[in-house]
Amino acid sequence: AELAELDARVSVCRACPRLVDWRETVARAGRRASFADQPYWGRPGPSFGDPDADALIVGLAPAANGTNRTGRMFTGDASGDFLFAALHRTGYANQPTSAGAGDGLELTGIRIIASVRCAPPENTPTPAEKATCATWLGRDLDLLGDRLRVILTLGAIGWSGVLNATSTLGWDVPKPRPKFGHGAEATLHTPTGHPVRLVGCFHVSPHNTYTGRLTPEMLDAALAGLRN
Ligand code: DU
Ligand code: SF4
Repeated sequence: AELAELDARVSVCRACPRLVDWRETVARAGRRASFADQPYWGRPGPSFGDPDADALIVGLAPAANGTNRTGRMFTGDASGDFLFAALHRTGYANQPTSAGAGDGLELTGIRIIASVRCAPPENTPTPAEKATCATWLGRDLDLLGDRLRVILTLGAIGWSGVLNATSTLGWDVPKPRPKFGHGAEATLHTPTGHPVRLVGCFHVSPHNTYTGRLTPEMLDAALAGLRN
């Protein structure tokens, strides 16, 4: 119930003028021709998955014609096709595809969230936008409290987003700041001393998956490793 309330508050956030303009402009006018007959979400992307999960996947931001269209994280683009297939192979998802609301997809033991919740032009949020939205990530982490056990970040922006949010919350973050990489790991501690593993994984974007930089096997191993 608290999570639903938080998501409801995020869903009307207008704190970043450039991103509000982009998410709404794409939703109104800039739709891709193949999606022209579809309604667009055009708002911040709510987290998706098991509300009781102790594992979180933190992505970059909604894609303009992906989540910003479908309203579900990683849904409606090639990145999501790659991710949900892996979540299904590793037992976190009840089906390998995510078509959107009403398709029956459920995640168990994991929840997906974006470090920046609104679609940015060129998939590139500004430092100010990242800092502003880290507040929402922080609220979510705060709600999870010591239930959270592990965070998998897809890409360097998610990794930094988690470090920014947790530093602001007064978590104990290793110094020097751990650097992102595929397979990078760090342990953060909440203010009560509870350990949370932070795990880095290359992002599931076509840029990485079509080139073989991130293979299905690599992603499966990263996801399976979250159970350790
Ligand atoms: O309607 P709801 O229980 O608040 O769930 C919202 C959304 O989250 C639903 O479309 C499925 C997904 N979900 C999930 O993936 N795993 C769960 O255990 C519960 C909900
Ligand atoms: Fe609000 Fe985050 Fe969207 Fe900025 S990116 S408008 S902080 S939800």
